[in-house]
Amino acid sequence: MTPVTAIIALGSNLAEPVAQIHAAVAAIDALPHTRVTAVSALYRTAPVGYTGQPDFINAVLQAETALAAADLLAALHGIEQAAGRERSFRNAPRTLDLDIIDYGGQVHDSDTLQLPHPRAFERGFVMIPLAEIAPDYRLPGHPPSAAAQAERLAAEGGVQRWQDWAADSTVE
Ligand code: PH2
Ligand code: MG
Ligand code: MG
Repeated sequence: MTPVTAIIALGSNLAEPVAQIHAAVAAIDALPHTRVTAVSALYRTAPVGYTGQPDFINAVLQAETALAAADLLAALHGIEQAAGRERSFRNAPRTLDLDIIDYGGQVHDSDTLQLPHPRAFERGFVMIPLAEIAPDYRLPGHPPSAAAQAERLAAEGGVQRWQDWAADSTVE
């Protein structure tokens, strides 16, 4: 299969989230027929949806993959499982969440996979890191560039580069 460009969002708010995200990037790069080509900085983000849980660490990566979308999804679920992901309730805290945001610009809607990710465009914790690695990227069905949408969402707050947050909170 000809490789396609995939955008994958990574999130964790349990069990050393920073280490979880770093390990997940390496695990995705190690998948068969898959190469990570860009990774955003890490962001510390306020929880969206169910708010009674710790802040998240989020990041976004771009990969070239010759895996079919269903096979990529299964492989990402395998990485989540290996990280001890438990599925208790919707938007529950998680050790690792790996979402396919875009797969070669394809539009797809089945019970198991929706492309592009139906909520990605409205989420600062996806669009702000995406704009960092691919400012001109356009999700299918959403004409504004990643950079334009990220700028709008940044105004809502709640998304901060992890390194900046860590620097701000240094106690002297
Ligand atoms: N993921 C969710 C729901 N809410 N909030 C933040 N900040 N980051 C996430 O990755 C996240 C969320 C569902 O997957
Ligand atoms: Mg998710
Ligand atoms: Mg998910």
